[in-house]
Amino acid sequence: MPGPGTPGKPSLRVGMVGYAFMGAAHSQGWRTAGRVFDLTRTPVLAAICGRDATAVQAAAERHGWESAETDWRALIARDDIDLVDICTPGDSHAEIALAALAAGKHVLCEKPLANTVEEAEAMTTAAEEAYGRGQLAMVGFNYRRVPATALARNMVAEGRLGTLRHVRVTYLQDWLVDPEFPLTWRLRKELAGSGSLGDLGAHIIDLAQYLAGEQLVGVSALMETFVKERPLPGGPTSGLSAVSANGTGQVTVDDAAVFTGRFPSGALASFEATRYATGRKNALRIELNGELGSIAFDLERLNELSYHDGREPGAHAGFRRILVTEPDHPYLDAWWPPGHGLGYEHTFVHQARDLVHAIAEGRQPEPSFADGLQVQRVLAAVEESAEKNSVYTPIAV
Ligand code: SOE
Repeated sequence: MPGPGTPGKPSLRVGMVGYAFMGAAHSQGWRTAGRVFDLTRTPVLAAICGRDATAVQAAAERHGWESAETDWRALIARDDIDLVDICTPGDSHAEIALAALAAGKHVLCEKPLANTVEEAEAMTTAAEEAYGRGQLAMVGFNYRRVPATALARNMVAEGRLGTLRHVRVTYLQDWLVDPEFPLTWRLRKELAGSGSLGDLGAHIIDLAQYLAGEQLVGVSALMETFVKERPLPGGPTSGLSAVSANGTGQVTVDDAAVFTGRFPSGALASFEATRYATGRKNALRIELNGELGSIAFDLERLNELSYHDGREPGAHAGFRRILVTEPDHPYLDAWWPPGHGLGYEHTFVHQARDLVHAIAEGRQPEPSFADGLQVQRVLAAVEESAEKNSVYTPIAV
């Protein structure tokens, strides 16, 4: 059952830039982490920032932030902010993160780390220098924080799968199936960097590498933009929904990316990221096969992990469902009794918890900006390979 929180502990004052879908998710994380987990510093929702004064004030009240700012530079200049949480589209990640690190703040940045490898390199260099000054920086790959994926990582690290042969990952959504869905920021390269690749592909690249415990060395890819022109958006977007206005514009990002990859161990990986998988809403599935066994995870059944122990006698062998709700499973000692289950939002609570622990201990949190940069390099290699019609492309190091 959730614990009493951390009254009387020193605070960690958070300033968050962005207040849409990810802003709401991160707000949940910051608001809840100190009430459920026993943290050495209590997160305080000090200030939320966005350009539209009315909308950001409404977001502050809805999500429980103490104050609102309309200029991120003013937020960063405040002495009462310890950590800057970046939940904006990718085109502003680098500028805000670099300024926040220069101002002495800790930083949490939504994925993908940046829109280009060059930006991600600058951010990583700045984060490494800031680490020497006692500041920490982390990327928000929240699917590492599902108890079942964290358990899967532990099981792979314990050697339960033996030598890894296959990693198979898909991340399928369908919110772009309608060609009349408007041209929101996620469909514009200058704002989002890329399409399904950076939005969904970045998650599954990170998760695959995290679970495998190794990093891809090369990829072969195909990408496609199925609907090349869409209505312009009319008015604000909310989550993944938006309304159209008159006129149309060019879609400048990919709609889908399909790629294969190699791990240094010799294991082969396959990836699919799309927003056109009709009927699939947020379907992230990953399976790892090793010489001793297999593990499979499905985000739509996120309290479960499937495990096959290949050493079992054939007559009893087969995938079995581990219900990942026991107190000795990752994160779960602080939550509900066995069987009561968690959901999507809890990944953001766990992300906040892990970052606060790392800050309290002065230790580099994972995934670091260097991890985010490496994912950015894989994204760039996927794009390069797709441009050459699937030519095998090594990942730069
Ligand atoms: C949209 O595709 C999106 O909100 C992603 O941007 C998030 O990272 C993912 O968690 C859910 O889907």
